[in-house]
Amino acid sequence: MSGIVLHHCPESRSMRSLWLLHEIGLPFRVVTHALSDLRDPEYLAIHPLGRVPALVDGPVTLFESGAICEYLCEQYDPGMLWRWPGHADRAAWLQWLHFAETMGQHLAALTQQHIAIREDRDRSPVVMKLEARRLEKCLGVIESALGDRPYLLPGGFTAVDTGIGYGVHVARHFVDLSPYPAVAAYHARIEGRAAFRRSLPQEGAPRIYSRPFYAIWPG
Ligand SMILES: N[C@@H](CCC(=O)N[C@@H](CS)C(=O)NCC(=O)O)C(=O)O
Repeated sequence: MSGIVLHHCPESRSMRSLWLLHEIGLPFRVVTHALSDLRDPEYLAIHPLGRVPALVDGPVTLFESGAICEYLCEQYDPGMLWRWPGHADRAAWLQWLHFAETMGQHLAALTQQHIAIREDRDRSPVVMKLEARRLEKCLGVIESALGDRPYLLPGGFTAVDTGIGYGVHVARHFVDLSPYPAVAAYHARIEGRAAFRRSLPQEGAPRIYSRPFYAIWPG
């Protein structure tokens, strides 16, 4: 049994790391947390901000999802997920690795506005609208990049599809994907991957997104 441990909250950004671990196919252990339990002192010793994901691999502890992606590829890529320095698609691979975090900022803001903030009087329709528009711009960029390709890079599925694919998967709770047919087809394609399906919340697990769609409040 490998020593890899992933700290995870279902449907959060740690789903990227979980999906990638399933794509790699190594043995690992998942510690599932509720979003409300992340400030426990024991967990703060692993992730100093009390967020997910965090990955522990023997003496290595990492707490940024992009860094976890790069680390897992460098250490354990079975051959097709990484684009290493010197590879023709290295620059594009890096760009999408980090673009996932640009999407992540908008998704986090929308999740905070629609879900984490409990009282309507505390929500901001301006922020909701602005962040939804900014997320749509990201989808437009992905739409152009995909063109007729099944995945982001010409050589097929790579680890960066776990970051962007997760972003698209969550984005559909806040924006309509139908103006982006290549993105919608990409989402359908990733939903067909066994490793993606294994990273979805287990039956009965707490979920962040309980509704299929969160319209800009108050409509
Ligand atoms: N840039 C970090 C962001 C981590 C992050 O903010 N994770 C969210 C879940 S998507 C979280 O743990 N939120 C709980 C909190 O802020 O209390 C990464 O990609 O790992």
